[in-house]
Amino acid sequence: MFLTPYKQAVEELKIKLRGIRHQYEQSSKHTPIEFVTGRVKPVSSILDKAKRKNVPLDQLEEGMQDLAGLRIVTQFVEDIETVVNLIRSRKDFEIIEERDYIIEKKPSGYRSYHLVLNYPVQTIEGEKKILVELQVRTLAMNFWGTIEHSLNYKYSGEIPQHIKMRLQRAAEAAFKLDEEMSIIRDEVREAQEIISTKQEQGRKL
Ligand code: 0O2
Repeated sequence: MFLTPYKQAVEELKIKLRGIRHQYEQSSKHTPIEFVTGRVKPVSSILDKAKRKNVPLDQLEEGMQDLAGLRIVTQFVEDIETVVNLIRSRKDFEIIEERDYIIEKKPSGYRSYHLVLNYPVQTIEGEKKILVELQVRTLAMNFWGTIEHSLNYKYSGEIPQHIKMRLQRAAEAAFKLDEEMSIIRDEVREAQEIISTKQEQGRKL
């Protein structure tokens, strides 16, 4: 099955990216990573997208950059830059493209930072480099994106106008929430550090 190396890449990258979170947890620093998820695109979605984007089925591996998808979710917008810089400094893959849908949101209202990685997977036939899409977004961006994605699925991409309008308003509210949280970021971070120090002390008792 041609998706096998993609499954392996997703599993490996989930462990590696969650490792960054664990390392921050061991330090007293605020962790820029709230959680990490990953998936291999389901075959039905691959076929739908191939049709939608006119990608020939024998060119899926080059023509579809998100067969393997990872997502890093952060608390604050500022954490996104920290995460992206960490990703840029790694030596275990190459970044071949970056798309900033935060500075320039999509017409739908979608915001997220996308990176396309060229990730080497070790297979029994030797090394195989595959494309992986990494999305970095805040909790608020993720909430909006997940809801909009479900509605798009429900309405096969043709969301009724009145719901689209509500989604635009919700996107503005999510943007405002990110802004408000950024303003009280230092307060929140201090509170989180106090909580994690207490938990650490509790573990030692
Ligand atoms: P799924 O089900 O998440 O796998 P495009 O040309 O914009 O259609 P492209 O060129 O594949 O898409 O690249 P892009 O836009 O950088 O990344 C595609 C993925 O980003 C999507 O995958 C979604 O996960 C997410 N995304 C992009 N735009 C939107 C949007 O408007 N709303 C939501 N909810 N997610 C979006 P898939 O294959 O569409 O779907």
